[in-house]
Amino acid sequence: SIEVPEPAAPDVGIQLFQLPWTSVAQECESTLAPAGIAWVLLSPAQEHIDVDEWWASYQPVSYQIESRLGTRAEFADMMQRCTAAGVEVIADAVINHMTGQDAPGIGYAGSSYAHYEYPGIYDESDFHHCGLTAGDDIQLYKNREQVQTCELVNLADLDTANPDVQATIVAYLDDLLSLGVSGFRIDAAKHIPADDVEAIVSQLPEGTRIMSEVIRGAGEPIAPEEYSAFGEVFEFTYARELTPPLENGVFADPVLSDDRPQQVPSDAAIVFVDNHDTERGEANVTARDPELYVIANALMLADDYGTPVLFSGYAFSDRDAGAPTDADGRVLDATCVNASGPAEDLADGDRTCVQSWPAIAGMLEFRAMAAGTPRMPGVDEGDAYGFEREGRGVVAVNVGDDVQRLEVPTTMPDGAYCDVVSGVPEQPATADAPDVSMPSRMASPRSTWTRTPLPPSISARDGD
Ligand code: QV4
Repeated sequence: SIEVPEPAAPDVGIQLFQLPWTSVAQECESTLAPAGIAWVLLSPAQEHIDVDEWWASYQPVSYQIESRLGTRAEFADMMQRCTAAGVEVIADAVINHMTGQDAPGIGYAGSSYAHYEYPGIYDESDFHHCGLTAGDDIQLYKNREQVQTCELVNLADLDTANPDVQATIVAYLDDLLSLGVSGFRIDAAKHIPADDVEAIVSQLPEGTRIMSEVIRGAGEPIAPEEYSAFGEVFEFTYARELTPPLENGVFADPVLSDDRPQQVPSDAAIVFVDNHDTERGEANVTARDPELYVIANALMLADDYGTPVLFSGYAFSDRDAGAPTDADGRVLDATCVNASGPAEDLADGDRTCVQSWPAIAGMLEFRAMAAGTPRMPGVDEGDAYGFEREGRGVVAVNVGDDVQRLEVPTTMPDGAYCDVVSGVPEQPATADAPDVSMPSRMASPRSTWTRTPLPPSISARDGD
């Protein structure tokens, strides 16, 4: 008989991009908690410029928690409901800069502002004027001084070494903590000297979770390692190595093995298939290609490196287009209560609802069961690739159109196993390696075959 351990505590997060607080609360209760998702990353909560594009969120004009994603009261209610459901909340902290608008204006919640003047918050003396480039804009990412004292796309660059600026930022972050958030994504952290981020973080309560956005760039002097001393960092290299083989079928360990020279140590890494920037930019596998997206997420969740964050956004044909709003510019509620997907042919603005895809829920179960077990070397056969989490489960994917046979060495005992991706409750035990059959990539999501013994805790899926 097989000893089945308790599933590990969940570690996976999800970015709910441009989702209103009322909907986030609903998702925490209906979808995230049942799926075993540990934390949610919000879009920025502070007041922003009053334009329709999603990136308005990244142009702060005040630190009021009033945005088109919701009011302060709605934020507080979300915090209570997510916390009660056991889902932690990470706020997206835009603290490198204020808005980039050259013309004065009125923010979404009514605050007046001008470029470098934010009444009661900051004035001209609180900003960098680097004097190194035309228009003070960053031009050369290989130049540290430009990246950290010039402006990112004209966004007014805060002098974060200034103690008054630090105190204002800390007060804002403390306000979010008082509402119950567990920590922060530090937006554009690369553009804030690591010493300044550390100085700010050191003024927050111990245990505040910090995730710095520092996009690794070849030949750039500022690397994520500078920021991993005081928190986690988003490791962009992970997706860059994970996804090309899914398109070209050329899997070659150590692509997914422990040998990851371009990546921070596992416990400092937040990993992802895509995020809101990369799905509009460098990512070659996104929800626009649902089958490959399921495969990419399955491999990430089966892996033992880093802390995964899923990405749940909305379909778009215009990269600037914001989520659908009402006449007042308030983003409309959207929930993903019923397990389904991935859906084909989403219309612009439709939510991808990754958190309700049965394949994702299944792989979250796989991850909980596999936690702490060694990730064995990958096996590659044609368009198929797979590996074992020793003694616990096997992941196998086929990125081609033809049926593939893949033999993955396993120490798992004979028994009945569950395919948690397609949701088929049970496969007959055989001494042979399973066929990984995907006659048509689009027709069948049966990309993963696990040989995890069915413990009572997951046999509930039998009825699905
Ligand atoms: C335009 C011109 C400028 C001109 C300016 C004049 O391009 O040359 O000076 O008008 O007003 C938007 C527009 C951009 C506009 C700019 C300033 O896209 O065209 O400049 O605003 O008004 C998001 C979007 C950006 C957006 C920004 C602010 O992605 O397009 O800019 O929000 O609204 C680097 C960084 C990394 C960063 C990434 C995008 O190292 O940190 O670029 N990623 C984060 C977020 C990202 C966000 C920001 C940082 C900024 O993930 O979503 O940018 O907060 O790699």
